[in-house]
Amino acid sequence: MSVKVKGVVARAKGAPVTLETIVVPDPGPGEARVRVQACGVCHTDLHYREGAINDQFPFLLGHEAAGVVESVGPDVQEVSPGDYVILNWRAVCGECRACRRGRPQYCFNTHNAKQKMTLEDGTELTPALGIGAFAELTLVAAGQCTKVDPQAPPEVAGLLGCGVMAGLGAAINTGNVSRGDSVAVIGCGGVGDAAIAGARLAGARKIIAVDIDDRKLAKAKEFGATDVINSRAIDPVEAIQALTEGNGADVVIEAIGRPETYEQAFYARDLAGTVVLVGVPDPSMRIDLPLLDFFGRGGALKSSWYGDCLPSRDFPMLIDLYLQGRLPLQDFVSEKIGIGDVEAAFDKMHKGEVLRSVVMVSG
Ligand code: PAD
Ligand code: ZN
Repeated sequence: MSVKVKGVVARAKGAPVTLETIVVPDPGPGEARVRVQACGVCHTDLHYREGAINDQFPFLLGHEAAGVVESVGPDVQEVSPGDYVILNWRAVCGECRACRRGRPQYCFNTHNAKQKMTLEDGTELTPALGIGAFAELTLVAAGQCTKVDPQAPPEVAGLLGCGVMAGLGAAINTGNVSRGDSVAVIGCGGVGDAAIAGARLAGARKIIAVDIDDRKLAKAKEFGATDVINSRAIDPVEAIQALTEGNGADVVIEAIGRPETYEQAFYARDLAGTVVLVGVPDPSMRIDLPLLDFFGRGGALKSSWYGDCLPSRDFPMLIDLYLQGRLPLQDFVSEKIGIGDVEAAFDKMHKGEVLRSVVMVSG
């Protein structure tokens, strides 16, 4: 039987989100229904609300979540009711050309639930990143559920479902930060701070944090930044070069998604260095740089979707590191809020007051 629960919906471009009754179908073949316990508020949810991702309104927001599998459809092998899981937006297909070449982290055909969740009048909802977890129950593909150690509380575990994984992976997987590297991170929200934490975990010797907000820079230090630059006050490219013997950083991670900060990242890296774009630009944005500079500086310009993570490989491992005290996931949680407080959380995110507001949905 389908179930009616409350969910946070963005009905129209730029309009405040509303708490609506949504209808969640029984899981069909290959699907799982999950009782969401906690779901972080990510900047990508705000991008959806602002119509910057696509215009398939209404959206069911929320995608950084942990919870417990409530029921599964026929033929589901991956998980069973009662399993404690983090939801992921990379349920790999195993069959596409990336998967067949042994690169499932780039899977080009990831799975989502086939059935649609709807509003009470039958209007189909588009779940953010195929998840939609600002809701008491959500319907996903079974492969979107990754089992992890239940000792990690849901407000912490859920963060690996998107932004924190994106940042950690931008450093560790995409940027391939290695022991002894110098790293600069531009934009120190939840994603940028996770990149800083990832760079520390990987053994970077210098980690330079850049932001326009001193509160964010203070927090970045807690996650492992060795130096901080307020780019409102000083030129970040010159400052990063000055901190790296005039050379630039081996890896520069852009965690905002803007042309001007991408350009800073581009020029702040050392020759043969790597730029990783993990911030999400909007469709109107363009960059215009001399092609000779692309050529002449060598190295790699990469973008990082979800930190090039493989949930089944990375989530349980990172939860283990958290439980050993080596990855301070708890420090990303600025506040725990109710399901009716998402709009207020967007406002706080906008004002730079929080790293992550986490909606405690149930239990
Ligand atoms: P956030 O809004 O919490 O953090 C952004 C940070 O950038 C804030 O600390 C700002 O102060 C800072 N900032 C803004 N403008 C500037 C500037 N001009 N110069 C320096 N600093 C500035 O967002 P977030 O950390 O949740 O997300 C960051 C981006 O990452 C955002 O675009 C989001 O959509 C994206 C993201 N990408 C993935 C992925 O897979 N690629 C996953 C999750 C989120
Ligand atoms: Zn996200």
